[in-house]
Parts: sequence; structure tokens; C-alpha cells
Amino acid sequence: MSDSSDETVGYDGPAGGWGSLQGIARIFGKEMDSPAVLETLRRQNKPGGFMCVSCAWGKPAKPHPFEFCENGAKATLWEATSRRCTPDFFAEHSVSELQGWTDHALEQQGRLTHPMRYDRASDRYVPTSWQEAFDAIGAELQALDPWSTIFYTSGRASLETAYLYALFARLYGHNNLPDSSNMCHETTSVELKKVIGSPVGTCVLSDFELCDAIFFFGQNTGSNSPRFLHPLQEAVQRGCRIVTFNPVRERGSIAFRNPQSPTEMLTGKDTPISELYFQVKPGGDLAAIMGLCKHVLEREARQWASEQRHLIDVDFIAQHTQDFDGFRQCVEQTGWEEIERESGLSRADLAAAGDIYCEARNVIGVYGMGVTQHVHGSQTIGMLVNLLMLRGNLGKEGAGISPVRGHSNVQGQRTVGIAEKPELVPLDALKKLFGFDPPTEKGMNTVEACEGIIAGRVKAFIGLGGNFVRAIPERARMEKAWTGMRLTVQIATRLNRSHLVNGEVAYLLPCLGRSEEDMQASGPQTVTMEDSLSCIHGSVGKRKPASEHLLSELAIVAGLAKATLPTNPKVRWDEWTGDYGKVRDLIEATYPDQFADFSKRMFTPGGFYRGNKARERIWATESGKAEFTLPTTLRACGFEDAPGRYRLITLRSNDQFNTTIYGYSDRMRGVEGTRDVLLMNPDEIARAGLETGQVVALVSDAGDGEHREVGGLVVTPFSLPDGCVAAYYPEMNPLIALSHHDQLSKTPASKSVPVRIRAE
Ligand SMILES: Nc1nc2c(c(=O)[nH]1)N[C@H]1C(S)=C(S)[C@@H](COP(=O)(O)OP(=O)(O)OC[C@H]3O[C@@H](n4cnc5c(=O)[nH]c(N)nc54)[C@H](O)[C@@H]3O)O[C@H]1N2
Ligand SMILES: Nc1nc2c(c(=O)[nH]1)N[C@H]1C(S)=C(S)[C@@H](COP(=O)(O)OP(=O)(O)OC[C@H]3O[C@@H](n4cnc5c(=O)[nH]c(N)nc54)[C@H](O)[C@@H]3O)O[C@H]1N2
Ligand SMILES: [Mo]
Repeated sequence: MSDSSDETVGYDGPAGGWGSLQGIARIFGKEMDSPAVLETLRRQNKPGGFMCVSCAWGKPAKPHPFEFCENGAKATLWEATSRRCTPDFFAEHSVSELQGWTDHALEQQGRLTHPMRYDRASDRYVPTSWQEAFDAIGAELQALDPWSTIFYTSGRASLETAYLYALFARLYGHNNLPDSSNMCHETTSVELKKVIGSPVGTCVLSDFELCDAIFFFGQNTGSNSPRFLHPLQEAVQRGCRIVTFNPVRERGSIAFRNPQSPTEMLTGKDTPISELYFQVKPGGDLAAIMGLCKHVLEREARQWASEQRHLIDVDFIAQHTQDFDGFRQCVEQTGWEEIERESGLSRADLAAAGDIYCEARNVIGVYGMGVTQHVHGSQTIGMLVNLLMLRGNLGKEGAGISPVRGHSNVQGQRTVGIAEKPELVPLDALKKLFGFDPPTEKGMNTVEACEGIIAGRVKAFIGLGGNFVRAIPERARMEKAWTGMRLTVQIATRLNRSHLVNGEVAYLLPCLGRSEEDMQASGPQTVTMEDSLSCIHGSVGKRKPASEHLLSELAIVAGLAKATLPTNPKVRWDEWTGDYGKVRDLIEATYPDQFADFSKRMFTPGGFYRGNKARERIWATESGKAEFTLPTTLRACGFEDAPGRYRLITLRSNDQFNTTIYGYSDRMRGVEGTRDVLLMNPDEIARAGLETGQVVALVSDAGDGEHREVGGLVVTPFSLPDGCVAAYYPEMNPLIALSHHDQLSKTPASKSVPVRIRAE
């Protein structure tokens, strides 16, 4: 157990606190002083205000006066910056020159202001008009086979935009709709659908007020969903017990100081968050949860023998689940020795955690990328569901499974049709509404899109937000293959790396941000999002747009669609652009059970819940029951250990949002001034014959003959289990083989990448 010692370098204060306010001030300094910016922050995540562009955590019905966190404020200020990336900037810098700039420097240029076309002769972006851009892109798409094109979505676009974008793809004739969730919680969408019949978590905010224990696996609340710290702090204060599994000792999972509570700030009192904290091996959760299950079943056997009273919920298991006997047998056959070896944790530690599980009436299982981004991530999720089911912790208040989603509307986009899997979409409803036959073949997800680009099958890529080439694995090969495409179009707010690798014909289309006023024919518009807890919220931007030349994402999608598709009296792009309420009516007509009275309910405080059958113990699975699953391995990383081979964890810092790097201060981990570090525990540094401060390269050890390397990394001592190293995402992405992904969902396995270290 490692809840007392702490070898982490640098910062040892709690999450939150003054540090978080200073973190914001350091980056945005004087931009924060403007009254308009403060007004924007005040409206963040409030009913009638706008919904944060950062994470997807739930928004309470009774918000705090400032319902945002350090990172939500950074994300908003990033969008609200006074800096502009204008045609003059592009006239000064060629695209080849910009390719040498860092991610940070690119985004530092501020908001994009004009639609731009890439001019190959001068290797520069040149300004163009919206009409020219739409017409040219439309003509290109008309000339291509729809199945050779990819329509990517990053998880920020609204439900209205996402619905129309997916409709555009299907009217045009394909289901190639990968989105950022393919790199993120796709593991969840596939595995939870399989075992409980719902692709999303079962918890709502009030469950966190009623639970007695929360088990966290690989989710860094303090950095990535800091508003979740408030309900956690309240839970701990009323006696809820928290157990955390994470190879890294993350500050926000250890202690929290509420920057919005003057007493806590002035008295310097922290709330400890985790009662037990286990530095599991990367990919060791599958074994750790198996250990928890084994402990529960051993206690059950003892309790039954001595008291004839069950510890497990036999009624729930009998009535609601499938294959418990097979699972019990599998647990019995799995030895503690294997569990200890694969998890890196002792039986005593797992028993201590298992006791907390057994003693709690209501338990919630929370997880994030530390679970989903492994070769057998889906099996780990299945194991967590097994554990919860043993004591009926599914489909009852105060209990359940809660994957914490990333982007602010990533879950919602899936809800309204962004899916490469046509079976997830009510195609009949689309056919009826718009009078066409939607394509029924499966489309490409992110990994398949990358394979298609490398193979030359994919000829066009449209990116609705995001930074695809930076976020995906296998960057070197991907960037090379990218330029082989005929058409690339990026819809974005700020400049990033993906805008610098272009197809033959390339456009960069700048859009409004969510905090900005979206004025259309019928007046100012509202957009909607779905949070991680399946609640839908309206969002109204009020800021003056960053440039008068920007269009809304919805207007851009409609403009592209109109220029590409033949006219159809049932498809009214202009009318929909003029009034987003009409798009909500279409969403309601397509998904009547979930979106009844959509426009009327969208400002419900706390959002309106779109429902989840699994919460009512109705299981839309193949068997009609919730399914126990038997793991085929206890090693989620999917490869063998070998001398000199390490499991690389790719980390997010507190000072970034995905590929957007705000700054170089990972305050909560004490890594300052650089991101070019290789974190290793001191014993491993010594065993590898290295020294602190030495510069090394990481080399892929995927064993597929492909050379992948990232150099210039400074060896830095850090508290981590043996056999693994950690470094930052996205810098490490060139090291990840495209084939290294979750077996079921194809989510890239970014949390244990096989690497070797080479001294430089
Ligand atoms: N500030 C900020 N907020 C964000 C984002 C951001 O980049 N910055 N990104 C957004 C997005 S898109 C997403 S998906 C979420 C991501 O949020 P998280 O799900 O928290 O994702 P990560 O930070 O990548 O990794 C989570 C944790 O997993 C741990 N970990 C790594 N390997 C393992 C393992 O094998 N087992 C266990 N148990 N833990 C492991 C890491 O140490 C890390 O603490 O956050 C969202 N919010
Ligand atoms: N190694 C490794 N790789 C990973 C991960 C990891 O943990 N490790 N995490 C994965 C995960 S969880 C995810 S979600 C992906 C992220 O992948 P993406 O979602 O593709 O990437 P982001 O970095 O979030 O995209 C940032 C860009 O979005 C644009 N943008 C910002 N706001 C808006 C807006 O309102 N509208 C539009 N149109 N554009 C906007 C800006 O131009 C900005 O540069 O990366 C994945 N890749
Ligand atoms: Mo994500």
C-alpha cells in the first residue's frame, strides 16, 4: 500500500487551493481583468448561461457562484483570448515553417479569423470567401466516392450540429463518422452495451450523495474533471469511503482544497479524498478487480458457512444476471499469486479494499482513460461490472458504474447519430423524416480511418473540430500518408498541427466558440450538450464573436452539405441554420423517447435526464440479462514483460486540454518548465544504468519491424511502479503502433505502450 510515503518531486499541496487560481492568472494575466471576461466566467455552467467547453462532468441544478474550475476557466479564456491569427499571419509564415513550431506556439496565435484556402504554389494559407470554400469543397466531394471520405468529429460540437453533420454524411452516402470517443471511451460504449445493454454510465449526480463507497480506476479527477471534486469532497465529509487505483499518485485524488470556499482557503484545511490509494501496474486493474472479486467471494463463503447469511446479493444475481456460476468458477481457479503478480498489489491490500466494498451498502465504480486505453480495456470494464453486480450495485440509487467522459459533448454526439455503426442509429426514422435510404454498411472508426489513409483508400477528410493527426497513434506514418489525400478540410477555432498537413486541396474554416453569440435569421441561438451523466443542457453564448467573418459550426456544416447534395424538399439547410429549434424538433422526432419536449426542457436546472434503461434494471443485452464476463487474461496491457521493455503511460498535465498546451507547468505533479521528460521511479533509473537529468530517447518495442522514436527526454525521478515509465501525450504519440488498441473497440491503447530506452 502506498498511502503514506510520497516520493513525488515538487508540489505537495492539495488540488484546488491558491495554486489553481495562480495557475489561471499566470497564463492569462491581463486578459482576465476585462469585465467582459469575468462576466463570461460568471455565466459558465449556469442554467441560461453557456456550458463549459472543457470536460463533460455533470452540471448541478444549484450551481456554485462560480461553477467552474481551473481548467474550465482556462478553456474559456483560451476561447475568449484577445489574440487573433489573421491572414497577415499566414502571409508571413509558410506552412512548412509552421510545421516546425510547437503545439503551444501554434495555438498561442489566438483565434482564427477568416476562411482560408491552402495555396500549394506559395505553401501558404490565403484568405477566401465562404461561398468559394463551400462550392469548391462541394465540387470535390461530388467527384469522390462517399465511402472514400471521412467525416471526423471532436467531442465539442453541439447536439444540433452533430445531428446535422451525421445526416449530411448519410445523405451523401456513408457511415464513416469516427469521433474523438474512438480514442477515448469507445471501450465503454462497446463493453457496457454488451454487458448491461447501455453504452453509457448508469449514475446521476444524486447517486454521489447516497453512495457509501466509490472505487476509482484510472481517472484523474483533479486535473480532468475538477468540478467532480465538489461532490467527492461532500461525499467524504459525510463518511463515504474512497479507494483509488492509479500507478501515479495524482494530487486531486489524494487531497482537495476548495478554491471557492473562503474558510478552506484561509485556514488551509484540505479534505483527504482517498482512504486507500494503490499504485497498480499499468494494465493491472483487470487483475486487481479480479482480486477484489475473489476477496468478496471468499468472504461470502465464510459468512455463509458461519452465519447462513449471504454477503453477495443472491436475489439480484438470480433475477438479473447471466453466467454467475461460470464467473465464480473462474474466480476460484485464479490464484492469488497471479493476481498479485499482474496487479503489482499484495493480497492484504486487495483484501483491505475488498472489505470496504463489502461493508458499503451502495458502491459506485468510476473510471477513465487508465482503464479504457489498454489492449484489454474492455475486459477490465467487464470485470468492474462483475464486481458491482456481486452486491447488486447496478440499477439502484447511490450505486452504479460511472465512466467519466472527456469532451463536453462527446457522449451526446453519439446519442444523436455520430456513429460508424449504423445499428446504433434509427435509420428508419431518418428514412421517414427525409425520404432517403440511409447507408446500412458499417463505416470506419478512427483506427480504420487511419489504416485507410495509410493504404490510400481514403481520399478526403473533414474534421469538425479537434486535432486528428496529433491525437492519433502512429504520427510519423500518418503525417506522411496524409498529404496523399485529395481533400482536407478543418473546422476550427485555433491553429493546430492538423492544419499544417494538407491534402492536395485544403481549407481551414474558422468557427464561433461556444461562449460567443450565435446570431441567425430568427435571432440569437441556443445549442445543447449532454454531460457524462446523460443530462441535456441548453447553452447560450453572449460574447461578441472573435471575428465578423466567423460562421457557427452548424452554419458551416449546412453550407458544406448544401453545396454537396442535390436538393431535397425535406432537407432544409437554410431553414435549420436560421432556427436551431427546428433541428431540435428533428432530434425529438428521431429520438422521441429521450428528447420529448426538447426545446421546452433544455433549460431545466441541472439539465434534463434522457433516461437509461439499465438504471431501471432493464437490460437491453443479447440475453436480456446483465452479463457476468470471464476474462481471457489478467494482463490488460496485452504484451509480455521482457528485459529492457517498459510499459509507457501517456499522461495529460494539468496545463493542457488534450493537444492544446496551455503552458509548461504540471503543478500537481511538480514537473515545471518542460514537457520533454521521462518519468521513472528512482530504482528503475538505477537499474537501467541511467542518471537523473540524463537525456534519452524512447523507442517503440511493438515488435512489428517499424521504427518509432521520440528523443530529447530528460530522465526525471517520479513515484511509479516498477516496469513502467510515463511521459506526456501528445508528444509520445509517434511511439504508438496503430495496431496497438483495445481488442473489442479499437480504442488506441495509450496507457501501456511497449517501449525501450536508449541513452542519447
Ligand atoms: N484539464 C484537462 N481536462 C480534460 C482533458 C485534458 O486534457 N485536460 N481531457 C478531456 C478528455 S477528452 C478526457 S477523455 C478526459 C480524460 O481524463 P482521464 O480519464 O482522467 O484521463 P488521463 O489523464 O489520460 O488518465 C487518467 C489516469 O489514468 C492513470 N493511469 C494510467 N494507466 C493506468 C492503469 O493502467 N490503471 C489505472 N488504474 N490508472 C492508470 C493515469 O495516471 C491518470 O491519472 O479528461 C477531459 N478533461
Ligand atoms: N497518447 C495518447 N493519445 C491520446 C489520448 C491519450 O490519453 N494518450 N487521449 C485521446 C483522447 S481521450 C481524445 S478525446 C483525443 C482528442 O482528440 P481531439 O478531440 O481531436 O483533439 P483536441 O486536442 O481536443 O482538439 C483541439 C482543437 O480543437 C479545436 N477546437 C477547440 N474548440 C473548438 C470548437 O468549439 N469548435 C471547433 N470546430 N473546433 C474547436 C481547436 O482548433 C483545437 O486546436 O486524443 C486521444 N489521443
Ligand atoms: Mo477524450
